[in-house]
Amino acid sequence: MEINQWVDELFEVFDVDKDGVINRGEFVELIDCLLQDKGIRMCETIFNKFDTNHDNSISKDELKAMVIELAL
Ligand SMILES: [Ca+2]
Ligand SMILES: [Ca+2]
Repeated sequence: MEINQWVDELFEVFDVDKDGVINRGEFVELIDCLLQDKGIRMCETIFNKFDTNHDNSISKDELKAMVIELAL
């Protein structure tokens, strides 16, 4: 699947309040689903690493970088 399409689908599912970004609460669900137990322990670290503009939410571009780096 093309990566932009995959990121769009992740947003469709996990951007629950539809504000166009993944907040920390939504991110926990996403990581829980994608990485299971391993991800939950690393969730805070992963969030901080990929929230590159430090606005406390994960944008589509930031999620795309994460998907590429973690090969999700
Ligand atoms: Ca959201
Ligand atoms: Ca951000």
